[in-house]
Amino acid sequence: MADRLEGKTITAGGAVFGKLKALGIDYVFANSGTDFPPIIEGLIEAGQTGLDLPTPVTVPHEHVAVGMAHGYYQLSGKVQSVMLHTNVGLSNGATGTINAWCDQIPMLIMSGRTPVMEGGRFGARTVPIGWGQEMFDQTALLREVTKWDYELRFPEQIADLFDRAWAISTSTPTGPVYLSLPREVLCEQTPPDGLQTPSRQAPVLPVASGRDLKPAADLLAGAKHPLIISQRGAGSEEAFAALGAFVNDWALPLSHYWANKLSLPLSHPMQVGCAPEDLLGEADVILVINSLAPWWPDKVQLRDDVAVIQLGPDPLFSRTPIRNFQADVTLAGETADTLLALIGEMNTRPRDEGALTRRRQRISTQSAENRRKVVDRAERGNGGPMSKDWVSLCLGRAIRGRKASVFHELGCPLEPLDLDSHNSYFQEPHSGGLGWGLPAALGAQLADRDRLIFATMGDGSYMFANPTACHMVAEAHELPVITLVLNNEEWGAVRHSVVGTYKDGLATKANEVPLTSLRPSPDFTRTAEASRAYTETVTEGDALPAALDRAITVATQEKRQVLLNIAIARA
Ligand SMILES: Cc1ncc(C[n+]2csc(CCOP(=O)(O)OP(=O)(O)O)c2C)c(N)n1
Ligand SMILES: [Mg+2]
Repeated sequence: MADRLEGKTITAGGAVFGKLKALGIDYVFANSGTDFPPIIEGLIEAGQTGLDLPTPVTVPHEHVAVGMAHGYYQLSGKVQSVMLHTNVGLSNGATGTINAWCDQIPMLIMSGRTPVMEGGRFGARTVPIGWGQEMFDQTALLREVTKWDYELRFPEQIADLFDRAWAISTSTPTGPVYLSLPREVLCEQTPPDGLQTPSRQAPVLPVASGRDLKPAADLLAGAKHPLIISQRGAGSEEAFAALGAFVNDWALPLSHYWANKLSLPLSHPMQVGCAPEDLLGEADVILVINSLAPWWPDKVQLRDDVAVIQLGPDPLFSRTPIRNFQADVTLAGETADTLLALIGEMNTRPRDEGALTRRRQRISTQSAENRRKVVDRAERGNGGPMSKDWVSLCLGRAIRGRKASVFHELGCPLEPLDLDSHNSYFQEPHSGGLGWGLPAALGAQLADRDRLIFATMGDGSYMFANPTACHMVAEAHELPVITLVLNNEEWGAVRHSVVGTYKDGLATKANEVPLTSLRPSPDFTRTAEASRAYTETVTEGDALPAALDRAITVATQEKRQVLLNIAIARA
C-alpha cells in the first residue's frame, strides 16, 4: 500500500497505471509518442510514491502490442491493456483490435489524444504534429470494434471511469473497450482516491436459465442424429473435461469445423474432425457452441426438420450485420457456465442405453477411420519440400506429454496434431487480420513461462507480424517462443481462393499467379538472428523431427527464442 500518497495528489498520467493494477492488470503493452510525457513522467512519479503498478512493456509496433494482449488473455483469462500513440498509433492497432473484437477478448485499449489546446495551458500543443494528428472523431477509427468508448475529461474521473471500462469489457460477451486520453488532462494532478481498489462495478455474467435449457436438453436427449459444431473451445478447463465426458456419455459427435480453439482432445472417440458436411446433412439436432459461422451455407443442405440450438456469450452474434444461421433455441451466457448448466440439465433426461451404445460405436469407428486418414495423408507429405500436414504431425509427436500451446496462422493445421488439452491450440480469429500469430504467442509466453509456446505461420503471415519487433520483444523479455515459418514462398491461401472461385479459370493453368508470389524469399533465419535467436532452415521432411527436438531443447534449457524456416511444397 502506498502510504506516501496520504493527502497528496499525483499526475493523472501515472494515476492511470495505479488503477490498471488495481483492476488486476499486470502488463501494459505500450507504444509511446509525444502524447506520453505525463504518462512517462507520471509513471516514474507513481513508482516513487510506492503505488502498486503494472509492468510497462515497450512494443515497437502497435499490431504486435494488441496481438500480445490477445495471446496473454487466451492463456491467463485476465483482462488486458494496451496504450497507444494518438490517432496514428491507434490506426496501427486497429487490425489487432478487429481481431480482439472478433474473438471476444476483453481489453482496455487506450490512446493519447493530441492536446486540445493550442497554447496557454500546461500540456498544450507544441510541435506541428499537435495539429497534424487532430481528428474530428478519433474514436471512429475503432468504434465498430469496441463495446464502449469514452474520452477522459477530468483527472478525478480516472478511478470511476476505469472501473466502468473494466466492467463493460469483462461483461458477457466480453470484448475490447476504448479510452481516449487527452494530454492536458493527463498532465493534471489528481487525488489518489479509488486508485488502489478493485472495480466498484461488477460485470454482467448471465447464464442461460431453465426456460431455455429445458427445450435444449429435450431436443438433444431425443435426437437420433445429433451433431455438435464448436469453434471457440469449451470455455474453461473444467468445461473441457466435462464436455469430453458428456459427449461420450450421450454419444454426441463433435466437429471442430473452422475451430480456432480446441473443445475435445483430438483423439477423443466423439471428435469427428473439421469437415462435418455429411453429418450436417443427416443431423436432426445440431448444437452450435459459440461458432460465428458453423457451416458453409452454399455447401450444406440441412434437413427441413432439423432443430438448431445455439449456445454462447452472444448466440445470435448480434453485432455481426448479417448472420442467418437457424437458431430454434438460444442459450446465452459464458460458454463454460452455460455448457455446464446444459450438461446438468441433461442428467435428468431419460436414456435409451441400447441406442446410445450403438451410436457411440458407430461414431467412434468413424472417428478412428477419420484420424487414420488424417495421419496417412500427413505421412505422405514427408518430402522435400514437405506438406503443412507433415509439420503438424511431427509437431504433435514432438510435444506429446508436454505442457504446450500451438498458435496457428496458416501454419500447422489442427487435425494432424495430437493435442489433448484445453488451451493447447489457438488459431487466428475469423476476422483473419494477419500478423496475429507471433505476437499472440509472445503474449501467451509472458502469461505462462513454464509452457512451451509455438508460433506456427505461413511466410506471409510471419511478415505481417512485424517480425523484427516481435523478436526484439522476445529477447528483451526472455520469451523462448519457438517460431515455425511454413515457407511456400507465396500467399497460398490467396491463390487457392482464386482457383476455388474460378474452377477452370486462367489462374489454374498459370505458372506464376499474379499478386501471390513471395519470391525471392527472404532468409527469415537472419531476421530472427538479429535478435540472437537459435535458427535452422529445414528443407527435408525427414530432418524435421530432429530439428524440432533441438528447438525444444534450446527453448527449454537455454530459455532462448528459436526460429525454424521450413520449406513447404505449394499445394
Ligand atoms: C492484414 C491482412 N492482409 C491481407 C490478408 C489477406 N490474406 C489472407 S490469407 C493471405 C496469405 C497468407 O500467406 P501465408 O501466411 O504465406 O500462408 P499460405 O497461404 O501461403 O500458406 C493473405 C494475404 C489478411 N487476411 N489480413
Ligand atoms: Mg505462404
